Amino acid sequence: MEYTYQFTHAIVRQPAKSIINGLRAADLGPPDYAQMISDHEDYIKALIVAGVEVINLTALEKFPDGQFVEDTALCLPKATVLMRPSEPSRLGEVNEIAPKLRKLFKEVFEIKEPGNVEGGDILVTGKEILVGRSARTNKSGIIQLSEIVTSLGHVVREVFTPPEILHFKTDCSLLGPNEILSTERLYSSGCFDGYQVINVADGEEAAANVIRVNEYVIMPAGFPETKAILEGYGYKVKTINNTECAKLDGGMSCLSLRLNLM
Ligand code: CIR
Repeated sequence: MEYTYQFTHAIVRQPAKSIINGLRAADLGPPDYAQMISDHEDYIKALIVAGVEVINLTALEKFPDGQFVEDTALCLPKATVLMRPSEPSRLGEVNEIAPKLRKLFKEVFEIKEPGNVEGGDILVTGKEILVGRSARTNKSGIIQLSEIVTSLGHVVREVFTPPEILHFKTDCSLLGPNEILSTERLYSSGCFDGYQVINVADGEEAAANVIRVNEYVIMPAGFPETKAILEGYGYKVKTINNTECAKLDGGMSCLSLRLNLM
């Protein structure tokens, strides 16, 4: 199913200066805002090179983590599902992006209380939608999401996000309908049985969060072995500096919502 990596549009949001107050699991120092803006520009350019129209939303100072738009919605070809982030500081981000999504999609669904799902825990493959239960995504959220997407003809399989990582997709990405990039620790949990899996190089676990957009794989810079592995498989790779977003546990997928509006 091509919509899993073929996209016509991407929604991004400019980083807010309040990002210094963004959520993070470990204190790796404050992000450098100027560097983050420059990385964000490179990210947008890479998306354009990959062939999508980029919708760039304005920064939200009220929501420090607002640039991580992936967590606010799941965009399928014919419908979108508004997520319900579990962190109180992020809940309001959904209302900020919802009007834009309502203009783009005829069918809009919502995860409701007491459900929590964040887009970072969802991996859409060619045959199913994997949803990782995590500190951010709960049982009620997964049940609701499953009911919604089943009505749209998709199948949900619940998987577990390893406790040491933020989101399921922190450790994996889709490369093709049946091809997955993963860390060894996630791969060995068996959740990708039946898929063709490429593992990131040892010590390059932070390279597992990439995005496949049309003919390109957009990945964080600084992981030469994994880049070489992907190129060895014939993928066209583009790298983006991610040092600043990484301080906030953010990676390539969190920075956009990829849409197929054909
Ligand atoms: C957070 O903790 O929610 C943000 N600092 C990072 C969100 C990253 N999102 C993602 O991986 N989808």
